[in-house]
Parts: sequence; structure tokens; C-alpha cells
Amino acid sequence: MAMSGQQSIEQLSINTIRTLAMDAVQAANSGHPGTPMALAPVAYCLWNRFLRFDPADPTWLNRDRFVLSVGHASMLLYAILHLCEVREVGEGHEPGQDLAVSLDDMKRFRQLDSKCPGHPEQHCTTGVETTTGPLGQGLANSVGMAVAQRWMAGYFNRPGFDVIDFDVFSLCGDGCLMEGVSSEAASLAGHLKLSNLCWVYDNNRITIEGKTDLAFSEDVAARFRAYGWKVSHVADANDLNALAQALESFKNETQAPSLIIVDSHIAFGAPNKQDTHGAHGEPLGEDEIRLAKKNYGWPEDKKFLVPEEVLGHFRSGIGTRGQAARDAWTTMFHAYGEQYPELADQLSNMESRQLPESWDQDLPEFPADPKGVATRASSGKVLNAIAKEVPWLIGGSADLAPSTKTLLTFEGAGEFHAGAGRNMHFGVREHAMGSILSGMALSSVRPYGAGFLIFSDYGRPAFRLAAMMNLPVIYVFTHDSISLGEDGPTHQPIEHLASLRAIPNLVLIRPGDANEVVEAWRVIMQLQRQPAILVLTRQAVPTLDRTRFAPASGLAKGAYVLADVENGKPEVLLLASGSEVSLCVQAYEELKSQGIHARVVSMPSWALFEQQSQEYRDSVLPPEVTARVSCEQATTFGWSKYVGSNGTSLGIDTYGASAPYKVLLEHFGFTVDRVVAAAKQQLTTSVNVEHEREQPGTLA
Ligand SMILES: Cc1ncc(C[n+]2csc(CCOP(=O)(O)OP(=O)(O)O)c2C)c(N)n1
Ligand SMILES: [Mg+2]
Repeated sequence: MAMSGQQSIEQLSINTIRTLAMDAVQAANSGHPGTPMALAPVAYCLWNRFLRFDPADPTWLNRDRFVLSVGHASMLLYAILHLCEVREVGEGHEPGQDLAVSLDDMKRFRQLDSKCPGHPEQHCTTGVETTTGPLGQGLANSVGMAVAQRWMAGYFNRPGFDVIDFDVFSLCGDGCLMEGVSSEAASLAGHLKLSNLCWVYDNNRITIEGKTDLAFSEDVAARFRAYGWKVSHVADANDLNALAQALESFKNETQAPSLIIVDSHIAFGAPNKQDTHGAHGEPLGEDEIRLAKKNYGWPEDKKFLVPEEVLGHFRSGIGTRGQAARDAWTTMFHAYGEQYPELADQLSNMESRQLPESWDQDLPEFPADPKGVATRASSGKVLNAIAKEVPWLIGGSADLAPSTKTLLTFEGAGEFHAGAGRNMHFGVREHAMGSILSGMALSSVRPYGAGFLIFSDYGRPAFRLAAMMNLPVIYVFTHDSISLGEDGPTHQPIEHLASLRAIPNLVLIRPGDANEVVEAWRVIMQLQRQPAILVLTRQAVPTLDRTRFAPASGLAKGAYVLADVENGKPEVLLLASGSEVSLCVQAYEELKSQGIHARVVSMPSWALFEQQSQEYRDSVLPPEVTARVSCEQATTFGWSKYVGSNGTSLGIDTYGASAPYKVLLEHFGFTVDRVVAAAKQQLTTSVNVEHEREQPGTLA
């Protein structure tokens, strides 16, 4: 077209990104045009000149990762995916001919079922490496991706076979760098010397309320240098050579992560909106768009215009380079597979979230033991038995491994920072740990992270996004109730079970004894598309005698009948999870001795239970039995769903207290007597449908 004579093909490409963003936001009458306009040269330079990414195979294992941490600038990513002609990859991982983002998709920006939702959603659009929007998350995810690269390189690469050597880039803004999660993540990345990680910071000095000097005045460069990062500065976002130089110097750095600070002008080229916060989150308006297009030398009334030569330019840039890189890699990987068939197999198992055949061969079985063992301790044994067989199960704790029992202790487990070691140390950084785990899962390793249940609050934004992205991250949270004792109410979870259970697509499991712990891990390891939270005790709980009670394998269904009346027709149901299961078993024995027909339902996972058929759920919780008592050392919130409006929930709806745990159990009423009394009370007040009391004589 005529414009190509007037401006370089590079400028034309950059302006295509800008105008697509303006047009899509205007069409949606909603969105963020200013930042894509400012950062178009950055995205152009990085993608078309540097990224080792093949648009024809966008899920290629060794591709460089690009994370748009400024999720509100989503149109920047959609435009670049379109111009690079990134192909869509369906469930089966085979790229087809369809574009990941078509012109029509961009015309439907922010509309129902569009592949261009308001903020990038990883599960929805090929080429979106992680879901972003909550500022700072993408940055912390990118650290997880860089960690995964390091581990995979250490484990899989062999002399002459650098099968895993990808880099991770993330684009962030003022907001991302103000959020605490990115500081935690940057601190750890600097400590780990992740030189495969590059953050590009859009230093436009604008956020929603106005200029950043309202609330942000630190020296970002000095801060990052103090973290151990290499910092460079590009004084003009439109200076492609300076950008390229900074990216080159990242590529040459081997000892530190890189931060490239780029000074930019939000809404670059829009005469009345440039450098104003008004350009952040609303359409420019038709008049301003026309003026900006005029400035760019663009036809003022054309919308969603993509010059053919721009597509050709990307084809001969990232297209050619990406294909050559992937072809070379594929040839190398073929030779690698011949020389190291086992490793190649492991790599493909890992990538497709499969487990090695032997993964569960050493799962322990715990003998009955009235004194029992803390579930955190049995979990530590199970985790080690599994990790020994699943090399890519790696993780660590937020400085609590001795308490959470999550250290891998078998021979060869090793330390992460020493090559292909498995034990990580996240430091006291729960929020970043959560987000880093997601980044690791996005890069195919199987990650776990651990801490105290109370501090799950610090990681919650990450759990939510992991659930949204269907990532099989494993969180291990111990010290799960007031029974942690003396540390007191600041450390005693109350509402945490309920609030975590409320996160859709997240499987929370609170096993009741050591053998339920085994079954919990069995379920968790086989999850491919859901994060799991394993909730464990600090204190010992009895290991139930499974010759007398139902097998622990019932856990897989979320809830199961643990102890019952012989004829299977209970009068009253006792529902519990975790440490309260054995308490209910004791109450059941007492009720039995008084001729009362109780059933104990062990209920370790509401999420798994809700997946069962109505028939199964009714068989565990017969609708006609309305006399019900739940018992959990946590808020009663939510239990009415299972005990009904007339049931009794024994719980704690205040905060805990600091005291030895046995004193607390008495104080808060977690005693056999109280459960028995509640059950009896239920029998007098609730009318069981077709209530038939068996004669005591008919009982065994
Ligand atoms: C955790 C979080 N808090 C608040 C927001 C709402 N929000 C979206 S963009 C933004 C301002 C971001 O400023 P900056 O990162 O500088 O982006 P720019 O306006 O320069 O594109 C805010 C507060 C968010 N998306 N995530
Ligand atoms: Mg800004």
C-alpha cells in the first residue's frame, strides 16, 4: 500500500499494533489503549527481532516465554499474536492453520466468548503464556518459568544437547513494580541469579489516579541493583536500536536477571491524551483516534487496517527465525532421543502431565495406632516416597520446611540452586511462592509449596489464578487449627478452610489420619487440571484401625462412610474432616454404647464430594436422616450445606487463643461429651423423615 513508501516497514508494523489497539478498544467501548500505543515498539522489537518462538508451533517446549504482566494492555499482546500469525493450538497440542487471534477476534475484543477477553487468559488464547490482570502476578509467574528452565536444563541437558535453554521475558509497569509480590519475586530471582530472566519496565510515570509522584518515588534502578539485578535504561521507547542493545546485553549476561527500564509516553501520538492518565483505561474517542492516526501517517478513517507487507515482515522476521530455531531444536532433540531415550520419555511425560509408571510403587501403609502421628509427618513420608519416583516433582517451603515436613530427604534429592536439585527455598515470601509455583507449572514441572495454613492468606491471589488456569500446583499447609496451641490466635486458622473451599476448581483435602494422607497424595498426584491444597495437622492424630472401619481409599470420593450401624440405617450423622474425624469416631463408640445409631462420615474434601453422583452423595448423607452434627476446628460457615438448617455445627466462630492445645480443645468444646450431647440433642429436635428407631436388640 501507499504508506510503505512514506515510512519504514518497522514503523509501519509498530503503527499497525498501535492502531489495532485503538480500534479494538474503541469498538468495545472499553479497555486500555494508551499503554499498547506506547509499548508497541518494545513488543515489536522483542518479538520480531529476538524471541525464539515459532508462530507455527506456539507451544514448542523450548520457546522463549513472553509474559504480559501489564494485563490491562492486553490489546498489545493480541495485536502482536495476530501480526506474527501465531497458530491456534487445541486441546490435543497440534497446531492447526487457524490463527490464535484473528482480525475478527480483535473486532470482538472484550465480548462474550471472544479469544480477546479484557485481560489475557492463558486457557483461552494460544500464545498467552499466563493469565494476567492482577498487577505483579505475571512478574512473579515469570520467575517461576525461569526457575523451571533452570531445573529442566540441569536435569535434562547433556553435553552437546542444550535441549532446554529458553529465556523468559516479562513486560511490566509502575503498578506491577509497586505490588509487593513483584518485590518478593525479584528478591528471590536476584538471589538465584536467574540470568535467563528479563523484565522490561514501562516507566511512563502514569497510573490510574495520575502521575506516579502521587505515591511512587523510589529509585527503581537502585532497588533492583540492590536485589542483585543488572539494570539498563532506554531513554525513549521509540528507539529500536537502544531497545535492541539492551536486549542484547541481557542475552550476554550470565550472572544476574536483567531489568530494562524504558521511558515511554502513554498514548504516544494521541495529541490530547498522550502522557495523561485519561489514556490509561478508556477509549480515546473517535476524534482523538483520527488525530493520532494522522500523526502516524495512517488513513484516518480506516479501522482494523493490517497492511499486507506488515504480515510479510513478521513472516520473514519471527516466522523465519522461529521456524529455523525450532527445526534445529527438533533435529537435535531427535538425536538426543536416540542417545538418551529415557530422558526424552521423561520429558514428554512431564510435558503432558503424565506420571511415571512407578510413581506410586512405594506408597506407605500406616498400621493402626491409637496414639498416632501428625498428618504433617505422615505427609512428609508420602511426599518423599512419591518424589523419589517423580523426578520433576520439585518444590519447597516459605522458610518452614522443618515444620511442614516437606523437605525431600532421600539420597540425590539435592538443593535446587546446585543444578538439578529438588529442594527449593522460597524464603519468607508466601505470595511470590504461590505465583512462582504457577509459573513453574506453566513450564511443565510439577511444583509444590508449603507453609502454615494461616499464611495461605498471603498466597491467595496466586491460588485463585492457578485454579483459573487449571494448573496442577500442590500447596501443603500445616498447623491447620487451634490445635497448633501456644502460638495463639494470630497463627490459628479459623475461616481459612471455608474461604479456600470457596475457590472454584481448587481441590482442598484435609485428611483425617495417616492412611487418608496416603490417599490424599494419590488423588493429588493424578490431578492434571486442578490445583490442590493439602491441609495437615501439627498434632498427632490416631491412625484408625482400617480392619474395623472403612478403607481410606474412600477419600477419593471426597466423603465416605467411615463407621456405620450394621443395617446401614443411621439415626444421626457425624460429619468431620481432619483431626475431628477420630473425635467423631470416639463419640460414635460412646453413642453406640448408649444404643444410639450414629454414622461417621469422614469428609476430607468438599470439592471431590461435589463431583460425585447424586446417588453416591445420598448414600453417604441419606436425605431422610436429618439429625446431623458437623465437627471441625474452624468456622462453621458453609457446613449448613451438609447438616441442613436444623443440623448442629460444632466449630469456632471467634478467634482462637494461646494455650496448650489440650486446654484449647476443652475450652472450645472439642470433646467426646460435647459431640455426644450434640448428637442426642439432634435426635430430640430434628424429625428424621420416616424416622424408624431400630430396637437396640437388633444391633450388633
Ligand atoms: C493488584 C491490582 N490492583 C489494582 C489493579 C487495578 N489497576 C489496573 S491498571 C492500574 C494502574 C496501573 O498503572 P501502570 O502499571 O503504571 O500501568 P499504565 O497505566 O502505565 O499502563 C490499576 C491500579 C489491578 N489490575 N491489579
Ligand atoms: Mg504507568
